[in-house]
Amino acid sequence: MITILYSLSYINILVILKTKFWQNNNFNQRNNKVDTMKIKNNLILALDVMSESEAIEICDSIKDHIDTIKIGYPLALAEGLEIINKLKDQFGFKVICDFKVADIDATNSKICDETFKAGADAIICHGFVGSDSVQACLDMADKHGKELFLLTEMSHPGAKMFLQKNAEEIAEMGVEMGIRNYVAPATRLDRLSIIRDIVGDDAFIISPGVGKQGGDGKKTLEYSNAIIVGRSIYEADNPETACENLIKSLE
Ligand code: 2OM
Repeated sequence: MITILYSLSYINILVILKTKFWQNNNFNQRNNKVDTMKIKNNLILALDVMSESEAIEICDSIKDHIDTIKIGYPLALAEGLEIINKLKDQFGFKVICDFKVADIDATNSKICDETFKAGADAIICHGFVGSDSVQACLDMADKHGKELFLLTEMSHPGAKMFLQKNAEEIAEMGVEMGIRNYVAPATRLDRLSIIRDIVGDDAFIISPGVGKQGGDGKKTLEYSNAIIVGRSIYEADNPETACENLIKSLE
């Protein structure tokens, strides 16, 4: 009995913490569901730079325009997972970790656990590995009160070789599993539109491929909730101006 009461109060604390967290981070919640994930200017910075100093310099220049950044293997391998909390503490960003988790369920759990413990607000996993592997990521996200993004189809040309053939089924799997957040390509709007139709208007889609990969930001936002942009901002002579111009082009 005491164990059951103890478990119930633990679950309650987790639910309260999760609700508070997303409210504090401008994520609106109703009936315990994330309705709209608010991302400033619908723009996520892909921070694929190779050092902490470069990361801080870029973040400092764009901090008035962007509140959500994506950290992937380049920066995490160069600087360690500590970089997540360093940037969150200094700039108050929300951080999506793009670790494209794609292993067996047991290993996926460990990868997600460590990433959330390091401060990530969300993690991206691959869908082609199947529902058991994705469920492990979803369970760990729930345990930490954090979010999971399911990658359906990638944005690069090579995605047409294997991934595109299964992207619709991956998206359908996500819907069946109750996943609300997806990654889908800005480089192929016909594909993005199909994925939007599958996941529905309530789902939250973020799209990489704008700028250097050829995608158009404004057109992408007709289907997507936010765009992910890296090199067009952090490789620009003036990242802040690049950021401002990009935001203007989205109007
Ligand atoms: O950067 C685009 C960013 O999005 C990089 O961090 C890529 O690794 C990432 N990305 C894709 N396509 C995908 C998945 C993946 P830039 O580009 O399909 O603007 O410099 O091209 C992702 O976001 O999950």
